[in-house]
Amino acid sequence: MRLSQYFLPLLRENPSEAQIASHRLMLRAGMIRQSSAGIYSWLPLGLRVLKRVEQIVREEQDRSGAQEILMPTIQPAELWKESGRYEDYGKEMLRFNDRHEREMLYGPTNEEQVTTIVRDAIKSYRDLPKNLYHIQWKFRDEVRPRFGVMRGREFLMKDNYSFDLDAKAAKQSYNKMFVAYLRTFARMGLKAIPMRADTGPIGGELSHEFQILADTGESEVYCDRRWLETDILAAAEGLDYDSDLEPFFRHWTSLYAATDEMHKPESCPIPPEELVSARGIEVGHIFYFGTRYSQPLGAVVAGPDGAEVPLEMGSYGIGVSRLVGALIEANHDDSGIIWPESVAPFRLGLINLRPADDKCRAAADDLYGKLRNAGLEVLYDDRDDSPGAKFAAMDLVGLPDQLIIGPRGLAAGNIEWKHRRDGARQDLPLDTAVGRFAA
Ligand code: 5CA
Repeated sequence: MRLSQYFLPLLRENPSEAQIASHRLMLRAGMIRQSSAGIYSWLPLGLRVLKRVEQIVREEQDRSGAQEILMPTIQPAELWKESGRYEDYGKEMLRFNDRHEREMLYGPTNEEQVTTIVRDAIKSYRDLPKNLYHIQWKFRDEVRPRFGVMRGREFLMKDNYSFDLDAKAAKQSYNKMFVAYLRTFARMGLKAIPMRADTGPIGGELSHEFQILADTGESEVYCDRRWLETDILAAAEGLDYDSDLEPFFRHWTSLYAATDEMHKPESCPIPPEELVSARGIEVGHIFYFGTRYSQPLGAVVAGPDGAEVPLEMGSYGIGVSRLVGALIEANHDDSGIIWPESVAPFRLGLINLRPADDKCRAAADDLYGKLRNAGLEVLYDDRDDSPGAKFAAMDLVGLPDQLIIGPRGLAAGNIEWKHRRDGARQDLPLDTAVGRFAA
């Protein structure tokens, strides 16, 4: 993409409304713009990252055996009256009437809706287990929307729902999601610690939140000091989803970790000196709630003995749009964002320091074409601007590597290669640049 043509409205100044780095940088790097409190438009650069995050989430869901569907954002109120949650959800739910005065709502989550779909389609235990997910916008009229996309009112969530015959099978479904979540966050280069959590308005008795430790996190969390040195990245690699995952689950929940609501100092199993208290960003939350929805909504199947039993269910959420903010909280410096390769909006930045110079322009245009032909996504700064402004813009946008073409290097057949994360610079012969980055 040529920067001269790209819609990338960068801001030079820090926007006064942004209190944390990710919100500041998403506005400055032209990723999002606020529409109203907690509601955002995603601009081209931001949308690229959102799509990449979404795709990693999707691939790991698919790998676990979950199947993608797409349910609507708007739901009829009756569904929620049937489950008994319509009143409980209170002001957080956006309610309105359609032209026929039917009560509708903008879905904050989809337990009721998916349960009725499965109820009407599945009658026998032979059709189980099933696990359905979608990636869809939600609306929650949060009391305090803040920190940009971190706590929005409208936000993108991946939510899925598992349906099983009995509690043992449902636990295996829960464990599969536990593994899928570890894999998902690890692929984004994030260390998300699974913590015992409160189930809140979703209900049920077993639940884990996946928390990224960060000073700007909204929740107070507690964990065993050893979590800080634990490498969860490799943990779930190569695990077979068809094997019994209970030992894996036991292992990865044996080190203490709990959210504020679940942490009781008087009954904490580890001594204070081994306990870390920190702030966390909740990027995922999984629930096992048995028959909490299947019972009131009449979602039953015939079991092996012919008797009808209510489905055993769990639900599992990932904050897809929140993750974009969380990724920046975990990956930035004073100059801007530092994208991990797996979610970067472009793999490379290409800077032409002297677009007015014929040789520079020819070399930069040529390299841009070759990199693209090699399948690499490149953001090419071909604008007529000062070198300082170009370096600052490229650092702010935070692509993993930058290639810089200027007259002096070119005379010797070289370009400069800058690695964004460590700032290391080195000369690279122009004719080796494509080979260096092509897979
Ligand atoms: N139905 C369940 C699981 S599908 C559910 O709704 N769980 S949740 O309430 O915990 O939300 C799932 C995830 O969505 C959270 O872990 C968080 O990452 C994200 N999320 C929740 N509220 C917001 C919000 N206001 N803004 C951005 N992300 C949010």
